[in-house]
Amino acid sequence: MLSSALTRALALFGLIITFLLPTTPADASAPLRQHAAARGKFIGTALATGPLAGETSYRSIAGAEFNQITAENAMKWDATEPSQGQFAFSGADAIVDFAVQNDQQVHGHTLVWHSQTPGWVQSLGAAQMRAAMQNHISRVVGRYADNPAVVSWDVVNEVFDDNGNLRTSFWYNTLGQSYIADAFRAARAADPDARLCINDYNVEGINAKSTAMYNLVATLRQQGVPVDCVGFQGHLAIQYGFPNDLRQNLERFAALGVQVRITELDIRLQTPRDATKDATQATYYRNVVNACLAVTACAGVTIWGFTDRHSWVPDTFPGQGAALIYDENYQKKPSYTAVHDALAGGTTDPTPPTTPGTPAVSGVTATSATLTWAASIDTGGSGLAGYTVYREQGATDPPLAQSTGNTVTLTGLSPNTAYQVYVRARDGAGNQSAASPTASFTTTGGTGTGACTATGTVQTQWNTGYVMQPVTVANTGTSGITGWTVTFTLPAGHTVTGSWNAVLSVSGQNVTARNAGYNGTLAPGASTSFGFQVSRPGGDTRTPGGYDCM
Ligand code: 9MR
Repeated sequence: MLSSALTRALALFGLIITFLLPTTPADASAPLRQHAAARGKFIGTALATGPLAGETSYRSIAGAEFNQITAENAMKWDATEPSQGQFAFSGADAIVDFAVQNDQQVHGHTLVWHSQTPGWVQSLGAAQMRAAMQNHISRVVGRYADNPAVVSWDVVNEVFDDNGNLRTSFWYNTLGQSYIADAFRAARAADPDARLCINDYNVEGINAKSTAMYNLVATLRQQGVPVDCVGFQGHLAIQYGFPNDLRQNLERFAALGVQVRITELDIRLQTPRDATKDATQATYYRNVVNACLAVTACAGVTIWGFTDRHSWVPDTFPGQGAALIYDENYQKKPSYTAVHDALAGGTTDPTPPTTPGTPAVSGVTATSATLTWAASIDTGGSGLAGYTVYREQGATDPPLAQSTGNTVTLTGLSPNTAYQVYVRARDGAGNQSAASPTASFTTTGGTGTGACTATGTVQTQWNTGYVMQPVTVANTGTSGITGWTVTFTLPAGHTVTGSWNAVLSVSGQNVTARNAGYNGTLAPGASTSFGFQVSRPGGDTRTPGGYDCM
């Protein structure tokens, strides 16, 4: 038998060896959940009951890689109480049982939502609807109240419109705003230990909707309503840009005393995938994970599924997809590695770079200008990664350009337009500096001869697009013209999807429209028109500007 001193010495030796051995190979093969747990966070996935029952790879990856589970659909009202008082928990139980087997937490999703709620609920009168809501919450939350795996709930989901008004859902229209507080109180009563969340999309950055949510959470908590947690869904798309103020936004909510979490992360792109899109997507995933890691109150990140084989995106956004971290054949994508490496990444750099100097403006033309500023310094360890130039526009300031050095030439600007711009630096950990002081300049008047003018009108629009029709081209000169060229600028993130009565060419956000074969000739005073269709980020109501005709 070994003496206890020798045993201790061997144990210590083992410990020293463990520390001295290179850890990289083991780390690289360790699953996401192991790294997340070491950082005190969860890394989660939504699960669908069909593949969970039927696909071995789905089950094994879900069990091995994630330490938190959300039911993608199985706990929603249409699944759990399809007719009044008739509760059905087979799908929800399958998810919870899987989580228990795999030592995972379950986040319940979702109790009160305007979508996937049966018609019988929607047609109730106020008193009955309130009672049905309370009964539903009591039964669904109550079923799992004693199950230690089920730790949190989305109590209300998507209660806001994108402009920050409360959504005029059947809940709101029948019960008024009070349904929200009532739902939280009912959930608390059903499980005093569960963490209760409000959840929404398009609230990742600081904008009208996230500010409305912030104000609501602050007010509810002041009133003693048990809101413990805020979920930021995180349905992002690489073509619409990254919400660079995500961390700052998480921090302002954390300051209210709530836990925050990313609840439904996916990052779609216009299919087919390619290496460039994959790399951009990977950067987005890394940035989201790093933002959560940098905020103490952020509990973790849930990805909305994990394999492109099963994702809601292509059905909802035709032509887009490939939004997850495994491909359709269960192979890891660059985004998996990005999530993995961010979680494994050791210490986080909490210090943003110093504030850039005031931009000096030079070389102003109709569509471009050059900015140069005193460089920032990053002392936090992750290194200066670059700068973003923003246009000062009030509530949401759109990024105009990114650079790695302390100068950049802005292109695609609108002629004859006043710009106020400022710069922020960012480091390798995603920290952003404070904004530099703003600089102002006005672009020149363009290259038009004055012989013609162009004006655009929105004919019709929907959440994710609009039709510009007519764009009227008028010969305002005194002699006839035999051809015309109209230039204009699309808002960032908007893309032309079709056009008629002109030939369009698009370069970045700059569009050039030339007359078709049949409408180039315009007598003095005559006019013609063309039209085009644009797809835009949901709810982004900006329209093209800077029309110039020559
Ligand atoms: O991913 C879910 C999809 O399978 C359902 O058909 C859809 C129905 O509304 O809901 C999807 O999940 C949504 C989630 O519950 C709430 N936030 C938005 C998600 C994507 O639409």
